[in-house]
Amino acid sequence: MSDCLFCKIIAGEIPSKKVYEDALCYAFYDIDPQAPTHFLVVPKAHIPSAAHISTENEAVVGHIFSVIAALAKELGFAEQGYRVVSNIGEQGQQTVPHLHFHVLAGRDMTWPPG
Ligand code: D5M
Repeated sequence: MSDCLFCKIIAGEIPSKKVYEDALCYAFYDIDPQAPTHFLVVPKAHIPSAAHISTENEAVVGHIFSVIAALAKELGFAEQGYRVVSNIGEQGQQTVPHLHFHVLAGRDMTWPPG
């Protein structure tokens, strides 16, 4: 989508601090980190949110979770644990309408989330 912030980041039209990239997904550090390590993993295909996952596009979600598990090992926080979050819609506090998974690590998380 031409007016989507994360599509522009994936296309390199807006700068980002890349963590990882392959044919299906792109990972980059969050501009407003909420933990010592905080990055986002997004599908390259424009999917508005996790509410728009269907049998037609569900494979990319499994791929993203396998990428996250590999990155957790590579970046050294797999042992301590971490959190993966996807906000959906207005009450879910989603601010960018392109599916993304927050990966937060490096501190004790709290529950319930606010
Ligand atoms: O999460 C959207 C997240 O996207 C939020 O944590 C800030 C982050 N963000 C916004 N703009 C940028 C840029 N340009 N680079 C990196 N990170 C960015 P949500 O769950 O939709 O609230």
